[in-house]
Amino acid sequence: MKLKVYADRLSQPVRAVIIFCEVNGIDYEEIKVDLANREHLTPEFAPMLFLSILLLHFLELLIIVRYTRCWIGITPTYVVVQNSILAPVFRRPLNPEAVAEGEKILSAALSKIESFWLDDNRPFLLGENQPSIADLSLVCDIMQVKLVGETDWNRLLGPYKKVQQWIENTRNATNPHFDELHKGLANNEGGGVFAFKNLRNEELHYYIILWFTQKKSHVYATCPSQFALKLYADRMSQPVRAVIIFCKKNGIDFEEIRVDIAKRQHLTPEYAEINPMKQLPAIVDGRFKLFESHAILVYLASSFPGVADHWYPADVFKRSKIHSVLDWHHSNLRRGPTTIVRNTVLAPVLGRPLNPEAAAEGEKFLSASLSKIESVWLKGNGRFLLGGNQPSIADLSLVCDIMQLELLGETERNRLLGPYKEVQQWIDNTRNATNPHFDEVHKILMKAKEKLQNPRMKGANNEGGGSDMKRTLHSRI
Ligand SMILES: N[C@@H](CCC(=O)N[C@@H](CS)C(=O)NCC(=O)O)C(=O)O
Repeated sequence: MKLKVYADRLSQPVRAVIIFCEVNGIDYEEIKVDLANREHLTPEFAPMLFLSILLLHFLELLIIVRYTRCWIGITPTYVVVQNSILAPVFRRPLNPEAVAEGEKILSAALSKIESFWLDDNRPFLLGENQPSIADLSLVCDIMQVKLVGETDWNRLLGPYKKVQQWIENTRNATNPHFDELHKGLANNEGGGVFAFKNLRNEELHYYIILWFTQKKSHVYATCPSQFALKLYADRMSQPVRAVIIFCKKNGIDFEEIRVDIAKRQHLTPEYAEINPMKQLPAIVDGRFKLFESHAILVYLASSFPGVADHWYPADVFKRSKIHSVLDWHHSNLRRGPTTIVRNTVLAPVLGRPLNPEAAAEGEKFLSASLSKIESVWLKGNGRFLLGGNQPSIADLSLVCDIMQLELLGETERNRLLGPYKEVQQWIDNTRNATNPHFDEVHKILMKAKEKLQNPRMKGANNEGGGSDMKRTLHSRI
């Protein structure tokens, strides 16, 4: 069955969808629904209108979720906009204040696009050499300004050179379809824009700008700074460090919210609202809350722009291999460093008795895991677990765990890691691939190590010595 596209080319999202179909050779039947004749309001079309809203909403959501992550409040705004823009366009009186307001929102949106997505003169929003659906959708939106004529187009778009270049790039990448679909806009004739023929220029200006006021206000209102990713963190925690390094390395903007485990801040009812497991790390991205570092890394790698594919490859086989390593990690390696550290160096400063049996058990887990890592994942020529020359989220996660052994001091660390040359090389590779962030984020661990090597600290015992360290370290890292 052929895809049916219910369309009036007057509508910019309709044009985006049609250009997309044309460019990608998608066979479709265009069924004209004349907006000016209010055909979209007929009972026959009512279900279709709903469908088209959903389709457009989905498109918008994809763009917003994937490329801006700022999706709060869009659903109601979008539906309201879709239900309102077409009706008032031909009926409402001119309203210069609304036009002025619309122009403000338009320039705010354009300068956000320039400073956030096109900042380094990239050809398209994602920085690739080819457009995405986001480019097509947004550019078709902006093209609507053409309706108000060349003078206003130049006045409104003039200051935004990068935007202009990006429009050109998108046009070139999708021509001849782009020009074909926009034919009517510049000269107010042809295609679906015939409906505008009889409107005076200033009326058009008003309607277009009014449209921007409604439509773009969410782009404006949900700019990334307002909804930056929140990361609940204590850098003494190894999974927290993995997430922070990942964000920093991939240019993911985030707000680090300190939850001091030593002060038991992770046990408060407020934090339980964020992570009912009362552990770190956790993230909040808009309305979306997530705990468990592996899941967080997968989410970040999948939903933030600009994350290189090697971190969490699109290839389903490679992806599954990463999951396999990560699942293995939690029931094997993870029990090594944590158990050793907790029952040796950290025990006295935390007022707990040393527990050599538990530490020995931890050592068993550690060496069994390290030799598995060498014999299963590092046995080839690759520099990382998946065998390639670039790290994945699995490398980062496992290496950050092993780094906890730093707390034991040089001699002990060497005793435990010494036999595993390939593991040592892989730790170095992961560190080099993520520096300077790797070293910066591990600073806290090195400082704690120095304190632990201090004889006064070593002597801390159950009688309360080491209370200073309690502020830095905690029982369940
Ligand atoms: N599987 C979890 C482990 C989380 C975890 O154990 N976090 C520790 C810090 S490393 C924590 O919050 N400990 C405090 C506690 O359990 O009370 C993950 O990978 O996120």
